[in-house]
Amino acid sequence: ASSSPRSIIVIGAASCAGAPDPGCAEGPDALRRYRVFHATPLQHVAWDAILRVPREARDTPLHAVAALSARLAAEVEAVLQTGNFPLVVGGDHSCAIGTWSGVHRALADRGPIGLIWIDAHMDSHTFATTPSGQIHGMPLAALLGHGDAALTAIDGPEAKLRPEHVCLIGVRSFEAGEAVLLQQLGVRVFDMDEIRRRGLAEVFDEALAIVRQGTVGFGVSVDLDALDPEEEPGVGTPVPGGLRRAELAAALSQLRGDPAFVAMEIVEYNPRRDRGHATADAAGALVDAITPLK
Ligand code: HAR
Ligand code: MN
Ligand code: MN
Ligand code: MN
Repeated sequence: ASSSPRSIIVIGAASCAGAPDPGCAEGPDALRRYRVFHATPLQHVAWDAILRVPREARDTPLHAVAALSARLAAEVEAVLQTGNFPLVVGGDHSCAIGTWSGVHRALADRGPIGLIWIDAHMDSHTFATTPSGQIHGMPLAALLGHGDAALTAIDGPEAKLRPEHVCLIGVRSFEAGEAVLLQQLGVRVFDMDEIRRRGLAEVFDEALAIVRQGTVGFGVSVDLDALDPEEEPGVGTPVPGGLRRAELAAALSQLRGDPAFVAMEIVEYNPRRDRGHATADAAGALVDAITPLK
């Protein structure tokens, strides 16, 4: 089995329950329609489910995010159990709670997992510190074990990630409360200033060393707003001064064929703000960069 490449199984999380802007809920359907994950014949890509928030849960975001996360975790775990590679497509970034809880559950008896969080934001608020109340500003804190129990205990009370196995890349918009939490935990943050000073290639090597050290596998969560909105405008929360699509694709291409790379997530695609399907094509290019898998 180890000689045949893993297939990429795409799971959509068509939810904007964690964000102010309804456009992100349309992301998975748009990306499936545009066929952006089928660019190379070498890519073995199949769409699985697109999960949706039931109408009656739409007025209670915390309940909606928790319920969707539980279903998503089960889907992700099932894909890993078949020996394949889950690609979760958001939706707003609150789906990360489900994605990485599922990866954690699948690998927990072997050991801890690592995660590279690529984002303009830190997503490390709790209800005590959030300026907006939006849950897509909280998923990384929840995965580290901080925040409302509805978000931290999707799959048992233990933290899904340890701070020393996590790092952030691309940060340029945050508030004090979340920065203090990450600093207290000792999570490494590679902000855009550092990336411009050192280059993404060097920073990415350091990030990879962090997520590999002492883990049994690692994943990458890509919030498309890490990219520069001049080039890729189709995101929920654009912030100037981001990464170029080509430099991120080049960095991710190092993961191609790495058996420790176990799952990926691409979130916050908003087709309503896209220029044609430029930003959708960026999502396709990032997946192209990591294939073929081993
Ligand atoms: N930090 C802000 C808040 O919590 C905005 C963060 C949410 N936006 C995102 N996350 N797209 O990556 O309200
Ligand atoms: Mn194929
Ligand atoms: Mn995010
Ligand atoms: Mn973001």
